[in-house]
Amino acid sequence: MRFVDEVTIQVRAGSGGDGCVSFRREKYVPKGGPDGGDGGDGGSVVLWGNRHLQTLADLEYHRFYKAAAGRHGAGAKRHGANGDGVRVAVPLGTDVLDAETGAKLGEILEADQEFVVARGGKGGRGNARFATSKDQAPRRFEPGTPAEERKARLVLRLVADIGIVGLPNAGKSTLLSRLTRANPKVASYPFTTLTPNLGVMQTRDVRFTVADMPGIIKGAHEGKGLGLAFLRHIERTRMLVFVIDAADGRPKNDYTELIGEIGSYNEEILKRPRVVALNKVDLLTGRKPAIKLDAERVWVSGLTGEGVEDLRAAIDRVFPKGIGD
Ligand SMILES: Nc1nc2c(ncn2[C@@H]2O[C@H](COP(=O)(O)OP(=O)(O)OP(=O)(O)O)[C@@H](O)[C@H]2O)c(=O)[nH]1
Ligand SMILES: [Mg+2]
Repeated sequence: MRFVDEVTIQVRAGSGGDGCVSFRREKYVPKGGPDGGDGGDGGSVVLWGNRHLQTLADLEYHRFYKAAAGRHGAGAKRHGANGDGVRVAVPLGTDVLDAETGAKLGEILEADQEFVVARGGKGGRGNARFATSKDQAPRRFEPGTPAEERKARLVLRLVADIGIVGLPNAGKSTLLSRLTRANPKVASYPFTTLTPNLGVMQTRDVRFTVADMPGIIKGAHEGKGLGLAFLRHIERTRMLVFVIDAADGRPKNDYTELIGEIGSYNEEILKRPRVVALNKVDLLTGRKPAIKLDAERVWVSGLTGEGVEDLRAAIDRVFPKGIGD
């Protein structure tokens, strides 16, 4: 399915039903008491986290959600029916913003987590509720309260444990397909990956979700290449794998450029642990170049599979342990 990570929807909840003014009418009871029932509550529009979804694509074609109003109360103390709510499935990692102000309203991070994006109105009380010893025939009732309505901007930031970043063509997607069972598109030209790919990596005793990003080039923070907007999909990761083409003659430089671009997007991301995969080792003839880096590095070949188990072990070792695991 097409990857869509931003969409604006219109949501309207149902208003509450009005309370009823009514008096009992029965044979042989000339002056019946008040029996107006309460109005029903309006339905709400609720977003819920569906862990099988990875995109907001479904919502692109369905942008308006309306829940039903509560029914008015009726005589004989009949309670108006509550309005049916509407539930909208979204992928985990969906941020909910007010489209007008940009203010963040909430987020969906876990499976089955719910967020009420438009709350239904409350039903009003009918006159049966207002009878007192002084006023046995009240004409008082409450109207239902109005429903919320808004434009909500949904922005997906994937929930993944590990992000794979690198320059275009470095072999990121090839490595994702080695580390996980994902089967992303791989090709010998830059910007093959246009939207993130996800996979699940199994180590000896843990499963990690891994997100492979599009390529980053120098100047991406000024909009070059695909820009950096997609980097929001690594904001929720807990560690990064940098993939460097070790055979392109300038691996150290590639690494520095990447650090610079990611840092200009969000410094905080660089504080997370990282492993550097020096890829395409199969192309190196003779000795491996001496590359000094400030992080753990592993020589690998996504093509032949050499070093991939070492990379898996390094990831397992470096991945932050502790709260949340
Ligand atoms: N020789 C060799 N080629 C590799 C290796 N890993 C990947 N390649 C090749 O490099 C090219 C790019 O691989 P991808 O996995 O698509 O690279 P990517 O980093 O995902 O590229 P973008 O998505 O465009 O940023 C493909 O032709 C791969 O077959 C490797 O270890 N050795
Ligand atoms: Mg790719």
